[in-house]
Amino acid sequence: MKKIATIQDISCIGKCSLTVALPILSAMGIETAVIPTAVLSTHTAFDGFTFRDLTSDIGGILDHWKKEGFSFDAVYSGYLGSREQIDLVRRTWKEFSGPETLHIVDPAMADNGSLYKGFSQEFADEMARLCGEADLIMPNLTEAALMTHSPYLPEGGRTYIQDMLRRLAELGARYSMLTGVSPDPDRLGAMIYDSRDNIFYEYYNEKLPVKFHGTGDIFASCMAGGMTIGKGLEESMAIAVDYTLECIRATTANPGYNWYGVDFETAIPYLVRRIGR
Ligand code: PXL
Repeated sequence: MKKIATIQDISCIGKCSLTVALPILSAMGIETAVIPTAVLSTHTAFDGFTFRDLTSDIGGILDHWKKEGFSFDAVYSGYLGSREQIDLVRRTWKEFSGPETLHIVDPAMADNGSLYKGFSQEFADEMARLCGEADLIMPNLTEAALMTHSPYLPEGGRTYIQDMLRRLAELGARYSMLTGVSPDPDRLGAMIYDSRDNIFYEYYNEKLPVKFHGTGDIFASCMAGGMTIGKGLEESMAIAVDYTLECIRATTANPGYNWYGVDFETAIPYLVRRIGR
């Protein structure tokens, strides 16, 4: 069985970060180890959330894992709770990787043109350095603009998306991916730039007139999972785009849906069927 270590927060309610990564990666047949970066009562779009930073617990977790001799096929990081955790992601890569281990970073820190509560441009610059050392990075357009000091133009079109990917590639990762991008008003998906071979890959599906919290984490978990089980870049991207859309469809079909996250649970059978193909 493939093994992944994922480093992100637990938002106790909110359908994001570890509460979506763990079920999605498990459904994809991957043994999933978790390094929780913080515990929040809810994600940060709610008012009054509690936040416990777990930075000081992580060193001990890694020390113990090292003694046990664990290693992973992929290390996938998401929402981090402090700047020091950026170095702890580097340490996880260094100590638990074999020659084929994928280092995947979702620099989860911003969306819709602004940083999430508690993050700063200095953090984004530090995250940009981490991204430069990864194999695959998966920012949204806001995160990409912050990390490359570029304008954020959500309706910038295909040439703007490609220019942004080239700027991301200058940070240093082999594969840069932009998530949640629209080449035109009716389609939504992702584009990847392979900086070594100078090739772009893109995949889009229907763009629904709704926007939900947590879809970036669902997409990133599915993409990281696809790569970990060996689906390759293009197929993993197509599965991640289609599954995320399926989650949004499942949500809007449920009249009692919650505002704070999508019904990814009822779309899990779709994901399992899809990867079995
Ligand atoms: O979905 C990204 C995310 C992850 N973790 C926490 C968040 C958010 C987005 O707001 O608040 C705690």
